[in-house]
Amino acid sequence: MKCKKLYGIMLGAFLLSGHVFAASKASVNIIPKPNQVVVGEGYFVFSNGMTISAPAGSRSKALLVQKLQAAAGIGLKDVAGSKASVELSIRKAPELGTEGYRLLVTKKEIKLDAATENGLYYGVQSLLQLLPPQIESGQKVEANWQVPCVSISDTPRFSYRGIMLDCSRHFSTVDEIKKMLDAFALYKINKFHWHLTDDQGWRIEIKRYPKLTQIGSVRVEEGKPYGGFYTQEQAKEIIQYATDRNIEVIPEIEMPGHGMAALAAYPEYSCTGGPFKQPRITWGVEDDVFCAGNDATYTFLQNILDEVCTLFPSKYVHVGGDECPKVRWQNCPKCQSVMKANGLKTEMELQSYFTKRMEKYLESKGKRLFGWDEILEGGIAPSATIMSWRGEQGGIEAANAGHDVVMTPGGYVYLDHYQGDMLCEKVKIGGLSTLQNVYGYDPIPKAIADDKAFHVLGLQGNMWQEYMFEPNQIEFQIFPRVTAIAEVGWTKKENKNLDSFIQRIDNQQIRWDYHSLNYYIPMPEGNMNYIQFTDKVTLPFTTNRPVKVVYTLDGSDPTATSAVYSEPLTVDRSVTLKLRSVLPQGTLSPVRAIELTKTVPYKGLAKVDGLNKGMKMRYVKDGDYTSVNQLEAVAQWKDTIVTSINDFFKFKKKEQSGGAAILDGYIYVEKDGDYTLHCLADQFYLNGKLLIVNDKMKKNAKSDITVPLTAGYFPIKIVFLNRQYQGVVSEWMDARPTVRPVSNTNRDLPTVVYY
Ligand code: TNX
Repeated sequence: MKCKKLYGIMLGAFLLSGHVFAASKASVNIIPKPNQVVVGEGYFVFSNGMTISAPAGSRSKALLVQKLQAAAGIGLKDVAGSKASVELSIRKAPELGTEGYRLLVTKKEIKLDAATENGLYYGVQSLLQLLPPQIESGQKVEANWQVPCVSISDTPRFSYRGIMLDCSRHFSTVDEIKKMLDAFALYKINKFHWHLTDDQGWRIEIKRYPKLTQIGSVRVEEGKPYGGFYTQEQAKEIIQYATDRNIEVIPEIEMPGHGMAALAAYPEYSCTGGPFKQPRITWGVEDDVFCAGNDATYTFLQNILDEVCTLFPSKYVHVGGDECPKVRWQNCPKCQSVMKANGLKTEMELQSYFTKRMEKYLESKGKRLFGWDEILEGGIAPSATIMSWRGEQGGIEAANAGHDVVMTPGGYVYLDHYQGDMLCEKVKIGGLSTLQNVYGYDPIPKAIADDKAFHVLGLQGNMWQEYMFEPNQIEFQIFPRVTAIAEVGWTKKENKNLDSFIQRIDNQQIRWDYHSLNYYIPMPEGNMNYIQFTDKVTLPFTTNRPVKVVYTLDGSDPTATSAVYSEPLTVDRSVTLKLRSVLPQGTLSPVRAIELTKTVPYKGLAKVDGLNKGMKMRYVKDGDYTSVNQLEAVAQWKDTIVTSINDFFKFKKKEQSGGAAILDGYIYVEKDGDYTLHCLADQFYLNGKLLIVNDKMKKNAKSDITVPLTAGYFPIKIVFLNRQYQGVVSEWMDARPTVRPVSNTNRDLPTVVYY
């Protein structure tokens, strides 16, 4: 009580001294925005030899001291008690909860109070964000090592503010994870959901079942082995590292679906008994799942959970539960007899039965079960906590039924989605979730009753890593969106403000440079990456938040001093236009290159007699063709007529690669003009000219091209290889050609083809 009073007196003196109404206030760039901030006048200036006091062994103090020493070369001396220039104290302060803090900065001293060490840690993170961004430097740099006078009292809106990393699909090293944890901690992220197993890789050492990592952690893709796993010692190292940063590590062991990596090692726990060649090398969902009718499967999984429960101190263990196809269970005598014996009417109910057994087991170990929202189907396990990913509905239902939920709806917080126009980023799974979109998310949908809202523990950004072919793409996807997740999770709804948030990002970006993070910078958006034009073309560009754009027309990569884009660019010759965004501190975005070619319009035929709807298709069903040249070796083609390229797949099993097709036909355009052509086949020809090439990845319209066409019919040819590349199969791509006026952005615009 006494302490609270002392703080009250301090704050009163701070307010009375006229700080509050000062004309020029320093800007406070803290993310997530603290819930109560009063900015005063003047600064506290750090200098060598100042004193610091803190509870014994405080890691918050250690962090502050280390940062000041490294970046500023300023050493703080330890003293005991309240005479210190910087005083960190743990006090009885129930109103601050387990994570809140109070920070008072005057010209003379800094006082930081919290009820817990975790609260102090967040106070120090806020204090570090009040310092110049150079404080994140690992080496001594010049800066004004001062903090604006401020009074902050801050507690989070939600107790769960998480990020999930999918280390199964693509592996991150221990150091890469630590680097990300360091950066998450800046933003008071407090949960790391570690997706450790999936169809494509088993990543955690289980001593009782060594084949899980010997076999389950390696897949051979395009002839090369890909893999990695964490030993239990390494997992401990990560857990400790996270704990030191107020981050709880929640492990996920996927079941009963997404288990192919484990089944490749132990096929006896599947319905069919296998054998399976290796972990799955295609993204997507595997039909072979753990057999839910075999007691030995339960024992196997429980033995695994046993080691997981011992290794991870977290109260929660995530057992997945998403996307579990039921076809094997439908045809499995064991599964069917368990259903019969337990009066389960559907396979959904069998999944529910499975989950409830796991829940009981985890309970016996003192743990609670987390699951994706599919575990609601067929009846939810009584004490389960739900992660709502297929939109918000699962979360709404679960909360209204009295279950705790964490909101992770795909449309808002999927970190594998694009952050802007897909033509300006490396290939992704798809989807769009801008920074602004993430920021606008409210984890408590209206459909959750007021008296049930407390069941929403918070939110989580999910970093699914199928398309993270290069490790630094993971950071690119997470930053800056993690800051929006952090602010949604921490800052009360009424204190959020998008404009202020966007402004505060500038300061954070400088910090990320010191952390060597590869973060997303808004790109110059607009236009295709391939453009053919007649006389001249005028190209407007935009960015999805205010940022300077520079460009060159001589083929060189733009630098910070290249020409600045200020109005639409007009080009009248064949060139490569290269554009880049530049942040205020000079950091440059990746380069966007646009190939501009001057040409005469492609002439349409006024009339072609006897046309029917569809295309002529020459095809081979089998043969492994990875490049178009290999088709020269095809001895015998078959001929047929199809309505769509997708008809090719009538000859194949689901997701089976092999074979190729060459299609001939016509498309029709009504009026002269500029048109965008789109086709996700390997090659697309118009009037005999090769206009689109999708070698490597056939995805996301990267090769769409704008061309001038005169009205009429155009012969087209499409070359299509049914191949797999980096986990992506051709079958998933809708390879139908489309032609659309340049102003129309709908690349799925139906286009009729004729033969
Ligand atoms: C669905 S979200 C999945 C993941 C994929 C993700 C890709 C969830 C519980 N399951 O297996 O990686 O989509 O966005």
